[in-house]
Amino acid sequence: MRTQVVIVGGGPAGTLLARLLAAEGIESVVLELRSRDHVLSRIRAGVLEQGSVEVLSSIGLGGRIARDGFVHGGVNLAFANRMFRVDFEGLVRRSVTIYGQTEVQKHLYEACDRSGQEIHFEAEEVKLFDLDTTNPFATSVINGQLHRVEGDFIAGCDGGHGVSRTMIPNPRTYERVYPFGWLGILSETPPVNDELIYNNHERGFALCSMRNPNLSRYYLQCPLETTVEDWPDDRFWEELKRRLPTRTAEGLVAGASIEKSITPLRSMVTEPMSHGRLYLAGDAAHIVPPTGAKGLNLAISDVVYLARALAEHYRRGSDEALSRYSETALGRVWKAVRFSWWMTTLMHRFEDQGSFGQRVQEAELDYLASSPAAQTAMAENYTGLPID
Ligand code: RFL
Ligand code: PHB
Repeated sequence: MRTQVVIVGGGPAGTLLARLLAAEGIESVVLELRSRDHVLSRIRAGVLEQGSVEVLSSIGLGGRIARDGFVHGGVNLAFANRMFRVDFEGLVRRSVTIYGQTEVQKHLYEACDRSGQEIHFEAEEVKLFDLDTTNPFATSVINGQLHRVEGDFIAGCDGGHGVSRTMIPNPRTYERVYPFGWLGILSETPPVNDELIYNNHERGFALCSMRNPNLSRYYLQCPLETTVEDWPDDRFWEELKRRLPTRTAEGLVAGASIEKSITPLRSMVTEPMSHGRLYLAGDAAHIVPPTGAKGLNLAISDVVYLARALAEHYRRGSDEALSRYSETALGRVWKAVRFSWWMTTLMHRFEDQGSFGQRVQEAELDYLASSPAAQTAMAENYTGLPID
């Protein structure tokens, strides 16, 4: 097979990149390790920045998101049995949209189907070759047969455990591993609140989120050693109630969980994000803890930069933007890494923080509750810095 851009990974970064390139008349082939059903069964992100919605609208997905998504003009932060709201619309005239990553992924696959985009699912043992030449290629075992896909460029969009990252020689890796995870459940119950609530509590962080008026998503900070078997539904609901402000807890509707999973929290950045004709995008290059709701949004901004740079190569014969891709993407990435780290540090319970640490967190939350300046900084970052 021969194409212009070989895309490794058919998650949000890979499939959105394929759509953005197609809009510029650039051909690509996507190689995805898993089956389509498997990718669509993963419950992940739920918050789209305003800029992400604009990007998805530019490839024709705006109607669905406007119809089924929920625009939130703010979020709530709770601590010490108090709760306050950060009014994004009032402070920065921006909002976020609650819309499941699974739905975004489904729409992206459907858009690919309609346009005849080549996606090979269950593409195993992907290996990359000749990255520092103008004819890089990938090999993969598909349906038991070895295939070779040649391209002008390779986009590494294969997530946190992919092969692309390992092909960057002598990378600089920056990492922070948090000593806890998030235990998440999805339940067919009405959300406890019409907007998100991030809860700081002595027993650990809790998050109240949702997908639609009868589908709630809740998370609890949990020890790394815990397993989902340790957390029957009753235990989950009881613990969640204890971590919410009393009035909120009173309105919580419990029900059977339809999904339960544990995610360890970490921050990780690999630099540079390119080598020769290989360009990394999304989780393949960086991981953020989910507290700031940034992972999917960064995958989107990376591929916007990459698609633009590739378009400049094909349209104008200029490699200027490609040569600056890593630097451009990392500028935005590090600010989101900083914000996610800040929110994680502010909202979670750390074993070694003691009562002093808890009071310092509460003082910062008290300050945030009363300071429009502090709230504006949060609102600007949460709703998303510009993709320029
Ligand atoms: P993905 O989604 O991991 O997709 C990578 C794809 O590559 C495939 N793959 C390979 N393909 C070929 N060959 C190989 N060797 C391969 N190895 C892997 C994989 O099967 C997969 O299909 O990365 P991508 O596209 O960069 O997208 C990133 C986002 O998925 C991720 O950042 C977000 O889900 C993070 N995240 C959140 N982000 C937000 O913006 N807002 C949120 O509210 C939010 N909440 C979350 C989250 C992530 C979570 N978990 C489970 C990690 C909540 C959670 C709980
Ligand atoms: C979610 O709804 O899954 C969600 C929302 C906000 C976050 C992380 C996850 O910060």
